Amino acid sequence: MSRRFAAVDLGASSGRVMLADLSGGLSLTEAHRFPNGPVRVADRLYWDVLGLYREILTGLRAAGPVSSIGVDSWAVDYALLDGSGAMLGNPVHYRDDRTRGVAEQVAGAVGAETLYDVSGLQVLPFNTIYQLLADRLDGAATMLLIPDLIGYWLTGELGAEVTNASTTGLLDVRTRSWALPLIKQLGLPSGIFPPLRQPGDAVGGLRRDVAAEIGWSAPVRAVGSHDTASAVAAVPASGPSFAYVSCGTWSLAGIELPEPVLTPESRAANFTNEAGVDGTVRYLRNVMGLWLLQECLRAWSATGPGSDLRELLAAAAGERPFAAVVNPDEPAFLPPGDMPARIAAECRRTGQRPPSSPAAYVRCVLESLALGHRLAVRQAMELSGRDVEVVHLVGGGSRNELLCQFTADACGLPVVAGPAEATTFGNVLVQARAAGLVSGLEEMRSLVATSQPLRRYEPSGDPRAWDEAAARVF
Ligand code: LFR
Repeated sequence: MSRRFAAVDLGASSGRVMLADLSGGLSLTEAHRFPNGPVRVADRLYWDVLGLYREILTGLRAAGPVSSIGVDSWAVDYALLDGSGAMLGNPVHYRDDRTRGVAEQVAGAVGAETLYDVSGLQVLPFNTIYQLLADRLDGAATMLLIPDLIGYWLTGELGAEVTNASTTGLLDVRTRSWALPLIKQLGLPSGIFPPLRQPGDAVGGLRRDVAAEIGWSAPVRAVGSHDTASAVAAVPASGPSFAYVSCGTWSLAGIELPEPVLTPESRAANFTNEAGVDGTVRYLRNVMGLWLLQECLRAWSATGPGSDLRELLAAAAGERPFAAVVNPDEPAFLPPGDMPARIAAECRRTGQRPPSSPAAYVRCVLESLALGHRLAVRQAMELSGRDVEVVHLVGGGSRNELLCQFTADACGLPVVAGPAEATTFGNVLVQARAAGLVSGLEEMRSLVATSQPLRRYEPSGDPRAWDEAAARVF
């Protein structure tokens, strides 16, 4: 059996087909990368899911034969299928605003306490539960989250992988099965939720036409199909006393637990208990993440020659500390749009002078994000009663030295940065484990720790400056 595995990862900045080789250690190569931008049609923001599927096939063809294939993506978004398995409509992107006000209505009807007690999920306006209630479900026979949809197109098999299902708001956090009483109470058709799969379960063999198109065949395996679940599975930690920040378009900041925390305090802090690989709980909160920076860059490139991120980061390092800081989780920052203008408005609203140059905006964004990381890590510790000795910062953000240092300074804890490709590592290592090449989470993590370059940042500077900045923002 070959020791090569393919990971399909659909992320916000791009989609990729990655090839991992475990013959001697753990190495990754990129077989194919393609854009994954949302498509706006009139006032709706959509996935370009058919275009992505075509790119995935191109990537698999380029990757060549592997032992198995795993698919992950961001959470919550889905397609509806009719009884024949055909897609009804085009999946809507979670940054669309069709769910405005729905979370409040549901909380009014069912009770926020009940919702949290059943699903353990943080309230984000785009959770699947609210999207489904804003959607037209007539004729829908099946709801498939995006990685499950890709799995279905590749194999013809229907199912719902559990880590991603846990982000719907419709999974029972205690039993990890569909929360049928809640589903019925909301008037959603319970038949649309397919049987659950665990990371490592077989999805199925490639359809004959798919195998013919890519030129080889291999089984598809369920992985932690929620990208964050895969990333957390690949955090190169040893022992339980770590926090993590999975930092890309979003920063997912928290800890790993054996059991959910469902206290009123936890609900008030909007902490989530998402399902991790191997029955673990991802106890975390969403922090707005590098989206703030990405949208600034997009705004500046629309009006000028485009900005070089490397230069901007170098200039940001020389900017005055804490000249302006914002709460990164202001709801106004969520949709696509003019981010510098929105940051400026938020500064004015909070009595601060807006940044006066791109470098000053970058400084503001990175300090604000580090404050978000600090609050989430500290609250995760307090609410769970767990101690943390180190923060692992994984994902693309681990390449951002300034953000890593700020996070260490703000948290007052060492930060171990890397790998940037944590999601892909988590994806392929769950496949490798199913193939018998790795034993469990611990060995997966130590394989990442020993095979990948990591960088350690010690906390520096005056911690009181961060306390003061935090008091200004939260
Ligand atoms: C990260 C992520 C987060 C989820 C957000 C929206 O890519 O999956 O975990 O809250 O995207 O789905």
